[in-house]
Amino acid sequence: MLNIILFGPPGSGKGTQAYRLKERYNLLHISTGDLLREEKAKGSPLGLEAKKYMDNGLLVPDEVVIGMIRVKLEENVGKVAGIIFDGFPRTVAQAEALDQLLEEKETCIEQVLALEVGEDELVRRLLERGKTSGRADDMDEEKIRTRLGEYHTKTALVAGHYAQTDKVANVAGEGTIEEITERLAGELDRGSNGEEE
Ligand code: B4P
Repeated sequence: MLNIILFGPPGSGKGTQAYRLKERYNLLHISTGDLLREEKAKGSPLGLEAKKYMDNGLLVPDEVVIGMIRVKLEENVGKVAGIIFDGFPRTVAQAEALDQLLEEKETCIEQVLALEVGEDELVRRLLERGKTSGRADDMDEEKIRTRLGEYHTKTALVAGHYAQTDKVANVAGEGTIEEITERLAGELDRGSNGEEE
């Protein structure tokens, strides 16, 4: 399986690029942000719990997110060519849980693609999206700054977790959406070497 993590701060283009890579490589796209927003929209107990964190720019507790991923892997491993993880893992505990869940399924992460974008550009993009997205966490610069703070204190460490495995590629995340897709695809084509898992 070609299992990839698309990594980067909020607004770095993970969701945007994951959609394009999923189409190109025929992958299953798993976005924890989308899954949590679906639960919120349904008003499920999980969604109501998640809302308290998401609307304030904070990370949802690990056990909630890991539980969702476990269900998705149970449903899909063995049935798809690979998975692109978007917005997961966001903490070292999530990364360790993902490694273990994949190992139980006799597969692993092939590559971690880390998008790099300057902080001013991140804030600009998210405020721009906030004009139309209806997302409470995109509309207020203070909440965006909180999300960036969560990224720096908790999520940035995830790159270190994978750095030991030599699987992380840093990719410049500024430019047109098409240019960035080509950079990411270049890394994937170089890294996968057609190896089967
Ligand atoms: P996410 O849904 O993952 O949201 P995000 O970090 O804002 O990134 P997203 O993928 O949506 O946006 P993108 O950068 O593509 O998470 C939302 C919240 O859910 C989190 O704050 C947290 O509370 C919770 N959550 C999710 N996963 C979690 C986990 N694992 N653990 C705990 N909590 C979790 O795009 C941003 C904007 O930039 C878009 O408008 C896009 O059009 C634009 N853009 C993209 N590329 C561009 C480019 N090249 N040039 C100009 N604009 C561009």
